[in-house]
Amino acid sequence: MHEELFAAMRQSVIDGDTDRVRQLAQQSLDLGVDPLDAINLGFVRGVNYVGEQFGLGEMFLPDLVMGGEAMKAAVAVLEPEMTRRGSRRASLGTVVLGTVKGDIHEIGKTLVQTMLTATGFLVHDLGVDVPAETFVARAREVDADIVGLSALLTTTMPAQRLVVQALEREGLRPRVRVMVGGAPVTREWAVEIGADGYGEDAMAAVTLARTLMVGKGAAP
Ligand code: B1M
Repeated sequence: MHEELFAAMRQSVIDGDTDRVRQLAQQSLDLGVDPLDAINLGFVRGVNYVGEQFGLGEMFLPDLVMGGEAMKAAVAVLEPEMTRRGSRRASLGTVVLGTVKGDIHEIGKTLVQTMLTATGFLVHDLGVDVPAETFVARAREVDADIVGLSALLTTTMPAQRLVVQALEREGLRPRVRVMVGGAPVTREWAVEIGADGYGEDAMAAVTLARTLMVGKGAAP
């Protein structure tokens, strides 16, 4: 079902055609397609292709930039419906979220933010290129239950460890859980750096955040 639409979505991101992206995103909403399906089965396939071709040297930085912008345009159209569909209820917990220092990839992190918010978490999104001290300061300020760290580059993954260490140094670790994610991040990496869990995608991040809250004594 909707295979043609998903294929067109994929292609629109590869083409970096933001007008077409917006049009297809709106079309999917009009057809009642789940916005997460539109993202995962359509648009993300396009941005993944661009990333693969960039890695192979077949596409170049402008392609990556245009693919990223196109992807952002898709999320902007779909986000209100994702939020509307979320089972919003009393706050499930407070999350401080951001992409770590040195890393400006924002799309996956923003999807995680949208899904957590839609589920009922109170999310403080610190944006991208966030230093460890800023995560710590905000976690203290808002009495965070969870700190979520996104990293898309193998070179910035170590910055996730720095945040775990900074939280430990500042004495916040006993009450603050840490979850990590991003394309190069793995469960093994989460264990290695002393994080409490790893989310493969935005839905997994929500499941993980709920589980971490149960670990803190919240009702499931
Ligand atoms: Co960049 N980039 N990029 N890029 N980029 C990658 C990551 C890369 C794999 C492409 C490649 O070479 N094949 C490669 C990294 C290689 C590596 O380290 N192994 C790369 C590179 C090299 C670079 C630059 C260094 C390029 C250069 O300048 N020479 C540069 C670095 C800039 C910097 O950060 N300092 C760079 C720049 C950019 C753009 C700015 C052009 C653009 C980002 C635009 C933006 O965000 N506004 C961009 C893009 C678009 C990509 C790719 C193509 C797509 C990323 C994306 O948005 N995916 C990417 C290739 C790829 O990943 N396929 C690539 C869609 C998004 C929905 O998925 O972000 O994985 P993702 O998020 C998922 C999950 O990972 C998870 O849930 C999300 C939703 O399902 N998740 C979490 C994410 N965070 C989570 C946190 C959680 C839990 C789950 O808990 C807290």
